Amino acid sequence: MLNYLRDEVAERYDILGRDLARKGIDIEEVKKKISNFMVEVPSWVFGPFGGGRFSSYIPPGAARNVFEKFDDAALVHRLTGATPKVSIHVGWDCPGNIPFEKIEADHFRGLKDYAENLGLGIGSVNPTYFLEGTHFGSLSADDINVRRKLIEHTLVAAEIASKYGSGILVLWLPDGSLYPGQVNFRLKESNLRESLREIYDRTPSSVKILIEYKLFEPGTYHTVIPDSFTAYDLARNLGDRAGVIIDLGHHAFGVNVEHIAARFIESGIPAGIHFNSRYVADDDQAVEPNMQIFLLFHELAMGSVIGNQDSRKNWIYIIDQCSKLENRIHAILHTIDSLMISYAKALIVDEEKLRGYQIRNEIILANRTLLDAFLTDVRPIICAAKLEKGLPPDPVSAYLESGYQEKIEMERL
Ligand code: AFD
Ligand code: MN
Ligand code: MN
Repeated sequence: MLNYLRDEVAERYDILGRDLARKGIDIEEVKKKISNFMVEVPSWVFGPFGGGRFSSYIPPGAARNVFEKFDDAALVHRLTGATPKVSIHVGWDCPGNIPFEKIEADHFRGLKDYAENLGLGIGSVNPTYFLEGTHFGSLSADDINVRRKLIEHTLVAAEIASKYGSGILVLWLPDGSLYPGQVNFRLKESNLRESLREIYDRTPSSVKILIEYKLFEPGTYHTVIPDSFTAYDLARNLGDRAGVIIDLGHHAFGVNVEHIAARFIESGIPAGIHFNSRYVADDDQAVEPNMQIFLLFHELAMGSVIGNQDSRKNWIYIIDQCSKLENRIHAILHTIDSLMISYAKALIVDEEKLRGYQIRNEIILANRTLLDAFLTDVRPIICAAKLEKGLPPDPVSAYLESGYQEKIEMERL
């Protein structure tokens, strides 16, 4: 996406800088923020998950174990300078062949050391609620034994997060139902509330718990946490250490996700984003620099929950993608580019002019002011930020030239 600019980058950067200065925006400040932008990559994007319903196809070169996933993540970080942390799924990523019930926090010590040797760290930790025995629910199951087992599993995940990760737990539940009458909505919710209460009360005080919501899948008729309101309500009832993850793929079409983000910013609740994009349902496809992502970044930037000097105010940013057919490393690099581009566009909105139009109820003029930023080609800023750090301007081209794909396809048969 960026390579063609390589020779002209300085010239284009100067022209854009002069344009932005007229709006009172310092291009150097924008570049600095882009340079500091960091996002977690998910371990699962590098592995076999995502074969899909229609075949067991796995893109060639997929990582065969958690260490290979971290090797790939290290390469992504070398090419982008933006992904020092890897989000892990406890059930998928436990080193060794340990049965699910026997997984302990200390099994992850070696992974932390391995990551550190690669210049990486473990980021957010996901307990895995969907592997076995949870066809009829996990934390909301009527079967107390299922709930107990997963509460204990979540506490192990919390210990991993506090000892070896960044102190963030992300909970996604596969709980729901397929037909009206199958379950009692209120019983499911009270089961869930009880499980969460126990988890919250027994997790170290340094650990934050972020809850995902999802409108569909695997529940087709209902899911126990279907929307942002439910997740917010559950989190608020737990306490200050609980919040919400907005996963972009988990809404009905047309939902105003940037408004949800704005509401969470206003409420002050801890929050984060799972970045991905979808064309149908929860595809977990790569992010494109589209209008939705731009508008989302605009809310995050205006709300100072990204790039804030006081890091406690910043939200957690994680990529959650793993689509089945594409080359996953291309896809993740593409996402990181798209996020940087969208963030840079959000940083060059003429806020003063926008506010002026809002006050005067100039509807179209306000909209055009926002669009002016969206339509600006900010790639010279991204390019300049990368060149300054000694990074390739186009990470996908650099990946193609690196020979890494050929190497993993040979080694990982
Ligand atoms: C699934 C869920 C959810 C979750 C992810 C990792 O839809 O997005 O974050 O698995 O647990 O894709
Ligand atoms: Mn997610
Ligand atoms: Mn999802």
